[in-house]
Amino acid sequence: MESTPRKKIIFSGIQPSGHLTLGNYIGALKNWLQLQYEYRCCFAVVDLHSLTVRQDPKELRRRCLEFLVQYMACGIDPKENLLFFQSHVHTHAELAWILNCFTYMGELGRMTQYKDKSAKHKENINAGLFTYPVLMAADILLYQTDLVPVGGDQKQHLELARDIATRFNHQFGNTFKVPEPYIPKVGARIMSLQEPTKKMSKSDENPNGYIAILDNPDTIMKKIKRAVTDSGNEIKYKEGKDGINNLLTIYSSLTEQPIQQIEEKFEGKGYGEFKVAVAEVIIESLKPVQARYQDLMNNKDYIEQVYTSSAEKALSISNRTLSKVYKKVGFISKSV
Ligand code: ATP
Ligand code: LTN
Repeated sequence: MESTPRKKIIFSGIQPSGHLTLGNYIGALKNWLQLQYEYRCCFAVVDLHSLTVRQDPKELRRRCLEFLVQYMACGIDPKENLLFFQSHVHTHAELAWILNCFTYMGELGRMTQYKDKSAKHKENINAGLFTYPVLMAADILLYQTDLVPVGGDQKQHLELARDIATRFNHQFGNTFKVPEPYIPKVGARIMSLQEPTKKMSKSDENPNGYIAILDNPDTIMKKIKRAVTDSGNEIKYKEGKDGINNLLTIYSSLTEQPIQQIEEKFEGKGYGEFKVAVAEVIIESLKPVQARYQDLMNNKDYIEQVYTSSAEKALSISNRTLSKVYKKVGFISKSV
């Protein structure tokens, strides 16, 4: 009998801060959906990561659950994939400590996300914010991950995870799989609707900057109508037209139509008409997600069952890597 080749492994995660946005959907979740049956996937709500910025405990607890349910509402199948909270699988924090000792201050100081976030939160530049990419490397390396589907902003962190894995393997012999990034060609960086030179961020203080996955149709229409564009009137993807480029990217990514085809469709039409069409595409794409979300939220027992059994399996898989690492660095094995 021919043996079927083992499926390759995916790990990805989103931190439960703010509201899941269209940027997260296009940059990350949409690819998770496409890859979920071809790979063995672990999709985590990376709650440990979110503590690098101050959180209200009550709100964080609510948001963690809402994020996991939104993964499922977007179409992630819990029968085929592991869906869990990072803090339920203690190996993540443990491997992160070990990897901290194999990562250099200089490497971490070069991370642009660290530079951006420490400039934004001057009152709270904590050590976790600095070592955050090491925890991310641990998340990935624990599962012997082949592929990491993320938006373009995470490329630098992925490269660091690869460097840490390679360094460790070099010193101790083959221990970690060196993971590859999987970044979408269109939509790797969806921009803020209010400041289209900056990425759309789910913890933006101005809600007009982002579309939340759970925004209702009226809100979506209003936010898109208010989106900052330029003083021209041509719907063309061009340098300097950041706002229009962003709307074209959103439209293209959600409809899977090439940008050129969209430009032709809207030739001679004004920004107003184009904006309404973009909003309609977003509303239609999110409608089924929002309906499933409401259904799932009425079934909390089922959700609990999903994240509990996923975490158990994730622990068992990740423990294999952690034990190997503990042995390699020279710790005495536990007798039980
Ligand atoms: P925050 O603003 O709270 O730091 P974020 O919106 O950047 O959050 P993350 O949790 O850092 O979200 O990212 C989750 C996933 O979504 C990552 O794979 C990231 O690359 C992707 N992503 C985030 N923002 C965008 C964006 N604007 N365009 C495309 N992908 C994005
Ligand atoms: N750093 C990521 C979130 C994240 C992640 C991961 C993504 C934490 N651990 C592991 C992929 C794989 C971010 O989006 N800010």
